[in-house]
Amino acid sequence: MTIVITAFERSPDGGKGLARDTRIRWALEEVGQPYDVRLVSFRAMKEPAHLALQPFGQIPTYEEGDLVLFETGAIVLHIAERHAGLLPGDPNPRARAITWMFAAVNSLEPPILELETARLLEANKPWNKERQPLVEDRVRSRMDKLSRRLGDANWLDGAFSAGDLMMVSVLLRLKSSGILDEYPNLAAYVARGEARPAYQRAFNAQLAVNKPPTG
Ligand SMILES: N[C@@H](CCC(=O)N[C@@H](CS)C(=O)NCC(=O)O)C(=O)O
Repeated sequence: MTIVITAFERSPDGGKGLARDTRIRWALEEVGQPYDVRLVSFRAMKEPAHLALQPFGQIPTYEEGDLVLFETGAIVLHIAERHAGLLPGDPNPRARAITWMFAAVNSLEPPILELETARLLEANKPWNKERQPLVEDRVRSRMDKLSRRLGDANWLDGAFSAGDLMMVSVLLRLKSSGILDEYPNLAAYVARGEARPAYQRAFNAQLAVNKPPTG
């Protein structure tokens, strides 16, 4: 059954891999599943046809036959549960990998998104100068602990898993702030994720959509 995901017709990051379809593409590449992409404009995302797939009018979505999913954590978990390669077979390591997926979207992504909002959308507000350092420190508070937990390991819990895929995807959004580089082991962890052939294929596929036409 053909898998169809949605992605931005024109991604705000110009194809730097930060739009969340990249993590779905990455998961599908890791497990060797082909997929099609339906590109949606900002306007179409807020129209009834897309809202029926994604109630908040966002991308990505995932369709497989009559199954429709939204929320990247749920989509990656679905892919990882149905295809070998992203979750350990033993119940306890498997549960821990899923725990890291939740940690990525529940404990790391919220402060990182708050920082993005402060930097990109609130930079000109008169109160931003005072607020942004507070938001940065909330990110650092989580990064300190994640860095300590990872230590000098390659991945968060043994072999690479969907937990790492989600965590690396979330941490990538910190690159431009400079905060990721304050944590050499986390910067190296993200680089290891980006170096995976499956990530490279996913990145290049989303970049191709956003490349300006030549000629
Ligand atoms: N929690 C959602 C977040 C989805 C999300 O924020 N998508 C962004 C693109 S990366 C989006 O569609 N933004 C446009 C909008 O919210 O109008 C998930 O993980 O799937």
